[in-house]
Amino acid sequence: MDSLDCEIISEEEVQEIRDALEDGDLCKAGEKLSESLNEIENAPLNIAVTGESGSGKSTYVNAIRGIHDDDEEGAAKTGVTETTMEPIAYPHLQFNNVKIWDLPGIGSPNFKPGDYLKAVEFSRYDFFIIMSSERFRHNDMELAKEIKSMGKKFYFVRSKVDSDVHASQKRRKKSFNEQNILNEIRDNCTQNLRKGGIEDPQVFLLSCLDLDKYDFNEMQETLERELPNHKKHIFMLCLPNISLPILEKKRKALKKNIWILSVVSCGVAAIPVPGLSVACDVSILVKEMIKYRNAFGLNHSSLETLANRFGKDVNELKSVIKSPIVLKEINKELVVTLLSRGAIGSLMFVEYLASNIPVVGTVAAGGISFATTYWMLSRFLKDIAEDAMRVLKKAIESPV
Ligand SMILES: Nc1nc2c(ncn2[C@@H]2O[C@H](COP(=O)(O)OP(=O)(O)O)[C@@H](O)[C@H]2O)c(=O)[nH]1
Ligand SMILES: [Mg+2]
Repeated sequence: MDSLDCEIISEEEVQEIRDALEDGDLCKAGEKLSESLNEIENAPLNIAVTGESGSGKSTYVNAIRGIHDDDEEGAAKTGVTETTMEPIAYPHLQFNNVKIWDLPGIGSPNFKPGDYLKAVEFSRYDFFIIMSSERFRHNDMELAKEIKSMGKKFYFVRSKVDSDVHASQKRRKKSFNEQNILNEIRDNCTQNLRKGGIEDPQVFLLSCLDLDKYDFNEMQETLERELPNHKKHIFMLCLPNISLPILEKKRKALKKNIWILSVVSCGVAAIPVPGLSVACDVSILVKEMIKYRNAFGLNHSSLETLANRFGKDVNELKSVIKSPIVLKEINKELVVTLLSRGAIGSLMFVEYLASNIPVVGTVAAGGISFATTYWMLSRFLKDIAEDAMRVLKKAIESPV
């Protein structure tokens, strides 16, 4: 693979594309792929956050949406006593089909989990997160059992573990061991849930003040694994950009769909690209590139939020962005220019594909347009992912 940049397109991807090309006319496959792409992009995801009052539900709802200041406009109110039985939906800031629901607290002693779940319309949620802070409560277990009996999934989150660790650090100066404390808490929750008849409870320890610490990674991996296929993609994109591994996962999730997108865009002729005997639907590319930018939090408002959170100047963060496109207005004109520039790379790419498979007739024509799109999106994704990583590193870097 001499003439190709191996970092942009991997051997496995080339194989995948070859397989698709061998199956016949790429463009004819476009319609069907477009449908599945739509399903993936617009998959609704409704996540319910429940638990006792004060357990940290609203704080979690904010943190998972990337909101770090609970006073921000559109943030869930935290530290207030709940009075209503109404669940409140908080749409993800960039992907509106994903909603995190802040459910009413389950406080009272004569709590009836069945009635509660009916009142909050349990059937609309993909899964429940039960938040519990401090001691394990009987009500949490009752609720868990009822959710399970209604055929829904739940994940048990023991919240505010930063407080537990901190307290222990103060009180047990000599014997303090963070891992032991965390294991103790986890075992205690698991045992209590088992006692209540839940065989294989999934317990995660979190702190909303330090979201990327403790079991956050494991929890997010479990959720991703257990979600139905068409919801995995949108779930990944909605994760807050709080760590380098998350950025890398987003890059991989987006990368997976590039070849489908390329087929779809070459299947629909719209604006011919000057200098190229191909046509592709530029609006799909514009939409996709804007999506990348939002997913990586490099749009202007996300950059502002990040800068505020770490007390940095937004221009300082912008200064490490290398891609000349990221901060520009992404529109059809820009994409057409890029497509023409990307033509050289993509021609080498299509030659490379063609050297190993018989590319004939319409496939050859479609193949070039396909390769151009594929090449350009891959290049942009690589650049923007690297920019996102540089920006995050810059944000968390302590002042010199
Ligand atoms: N130390 C610590 N405090 C938290 C955490 N999550 C929430 N809190 C605090 O716990 C209180 C109750 O949180 P809130 O989200 O309003 O709970 P809700 O009633 O379940 O919605 C607030 O004062 C939060 O700031 C956490 O992870 N660590
Ligand atoms: Mg609340």
